[in-house]
Amino acid sequence: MSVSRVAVVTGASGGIGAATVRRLVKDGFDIVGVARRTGRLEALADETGARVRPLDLTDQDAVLRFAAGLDACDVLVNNAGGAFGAESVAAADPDDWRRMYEVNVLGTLHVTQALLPLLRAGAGGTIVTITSTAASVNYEGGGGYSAAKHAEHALVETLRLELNGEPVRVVEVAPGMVRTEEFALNRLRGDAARAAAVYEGVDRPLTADDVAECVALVVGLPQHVNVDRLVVRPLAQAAQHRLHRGPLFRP
Ligand code: 8X3
Repeated sequence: MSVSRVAVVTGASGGIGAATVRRLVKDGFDIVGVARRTGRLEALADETGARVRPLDLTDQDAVLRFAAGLDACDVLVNNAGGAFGAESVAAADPDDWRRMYEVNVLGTLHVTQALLPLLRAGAGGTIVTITSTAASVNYEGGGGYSAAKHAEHALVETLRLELNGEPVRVVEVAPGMVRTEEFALNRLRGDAARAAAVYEGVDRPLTADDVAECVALVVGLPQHVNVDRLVVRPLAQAAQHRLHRGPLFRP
């Protein structure tokens, strides 16, 4: 009898996290989805059959308790994160920067540390961290987010070096423009018109499902194949500052 491999997905209540849960369920994983919002998690559990747990990743003790309740973890998808505020460095609120560091960097650190013993204990573990193209490129109004994502990238690169010699893959997926229901809205403090304008005229920004497909791809490769960093953008976005707005694909 084959036993399902266990995958923990953070930030599972929406966007890329929820899409990753749906996608990895199709590949036969026994999923544990975690996030703070219980209502959304329960709906995802009903829809997919995934196990779900409410969890605030910035609370290290809660993360350790969560990990202590797991018997196995073969794959960890560090997806939880986000951008809060789009002000210039001159005008930014330090509390926004603190929050971005807490959620994107320390949250990832907490859950990675807590689950490493299980990831090391199995036949071969995989840690996939969803960063951003902002982990390597800077842009106006993105200072705090970019700083946090650069730090998350540093965590990933360091961890890969430190785990060399062990059968645990350390993968980074760095998406560019992804249109989800919440990312731009959170960054722009709920201003729906400004959030919609981010994607205006862009023919097919990436979707959460596109990124989930990338996660399934890197996880599904043989265990000796480690994709260090997968940068994925919509075709319309040749670079951070090179975004085509207008029709792209023929009908
Ligand atoms: C989101 C991509 O371009 O808004 O991580 O930084 S971007």
